[in-house]
Amino acid sequence: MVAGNARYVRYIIIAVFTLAVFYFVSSSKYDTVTIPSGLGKTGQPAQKGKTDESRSQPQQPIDKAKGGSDNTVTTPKPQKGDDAKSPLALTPEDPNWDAKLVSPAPGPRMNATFVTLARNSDVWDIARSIRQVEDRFNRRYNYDWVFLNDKEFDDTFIKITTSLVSGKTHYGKIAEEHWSFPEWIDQDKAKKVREDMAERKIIYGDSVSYRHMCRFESGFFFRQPLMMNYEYYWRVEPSIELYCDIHYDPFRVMHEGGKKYSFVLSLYEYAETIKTLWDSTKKFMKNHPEHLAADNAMQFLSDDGGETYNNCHFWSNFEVGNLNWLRSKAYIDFFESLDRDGGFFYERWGDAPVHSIAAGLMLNKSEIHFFNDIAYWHVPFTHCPTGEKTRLALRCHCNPSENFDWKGYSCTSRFFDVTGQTKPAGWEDQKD
Ligand SMILES: Nc1nc2c(ncn2[C@@H]2O[C@H](COP(=O)(O)OP(=O)(O)O)[C@@H](O)[C@H]2O)c(=O)[nH]1
Ligand SMILES: [Mg+2]
Repeated sequence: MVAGNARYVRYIIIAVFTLAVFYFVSSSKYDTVTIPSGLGKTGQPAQKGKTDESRSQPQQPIDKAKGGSDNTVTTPKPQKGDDAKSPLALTPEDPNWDAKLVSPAPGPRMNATFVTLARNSDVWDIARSIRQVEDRFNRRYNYDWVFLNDKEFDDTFIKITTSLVSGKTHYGKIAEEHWSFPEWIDQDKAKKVREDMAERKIIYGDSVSYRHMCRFESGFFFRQPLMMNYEYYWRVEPSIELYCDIHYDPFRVMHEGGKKYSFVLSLYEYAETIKTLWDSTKKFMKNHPEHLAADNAMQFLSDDGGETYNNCHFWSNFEVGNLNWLRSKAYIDFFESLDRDGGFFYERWGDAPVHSIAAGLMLNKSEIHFFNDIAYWHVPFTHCPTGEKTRLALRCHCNPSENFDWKGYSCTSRFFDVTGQTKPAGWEDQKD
């Protein structure tokens, strides 16, 4: 009897011990990346080579957790402890600075994606861009990449880009109504404008597709079904260069700093292409004063309090921005008002001045960010960070003498003045 009891006690002890071991193993946490729930990746890093099945028309929204009830999408709050363990470190002096660029990068992920509009023929040029973005940044973050095209993407494009992106890739064909003439456009008038611009040798002046592209980037990319579940985007074009390591997550800088729009290069627009854009903008401001931000950056856009446009704009081939802002009533009202006026076709309005005017008028100054650390080239301009210390710390390979920021044709100096920011040491040596 006593021997029998001892056996039962032994069984109980073994069972308790087994349960304790099981509990310990299942609840232990590795000190690596924590992907917030609700990003639709089932908590796993993106699987290499996985593409979205919904590449053919019509695009389907990616099955991700939906955001707020007012059609905005949010980045889930980081899980407890994430921020404390991995606070953003922006300079080598910050204690948490990621000097070794470990992979995968610690810290939370934002609800964000890269986005590229491209033709199948752009495949090798976008391959170059992707390789730079991955090597300098995304290999440690594995953010998704959305590719959009007015035609069906071919197998080569999908195969090459999927092999290069470390996150998940999605391919979407743009709906006809987002890449065509609206019915109120007078085709003959538009044609005459193209012929006239061709004669005057205005760049892209005779191109129909370029105009569709500019209208699409102004009013539709951010509401494509594949984009609807993301909160932030980073636009990448074919044949760009990134010259420095990116040690922190720019999406996180946007999120934690309350930023809605960002840039690396700014300049003056070719006035002949936007002759009546400011008249249309003034009409919009009169009709919708409620959309103007209290502390807006009008002084960046105008030297006479809004009477005329000085043609300053952020160069939109690079953008990191908030999609909820572009999907807001304010922005959509602005785009629709411009679209009705017809200047995408009767002139050759670019998406860069359109985005910039919107940001300058409808955002507070503090919501627009200049990324000095992201060194960038798109033909023919270079942004190379000012300050040798920064360039060495970020292992940059750009030639500082090619930095456009402080040259006479750049508007970046004006941006610093308007927003009351101190220009980086050494900026004066780089003036013309
Ligand atoms: N799918 C598609 N993409 C286009 C077309 N035209 C331009 N793009 C893309 O739109 C972006 C801007 O065009 P780009 O030729 O670089 O213009 P630029 O930077 O103003 O000289 C790039 O990402 C191009 O790949 C087009 O007709 N179809
Ligand atoms: Mg380009």
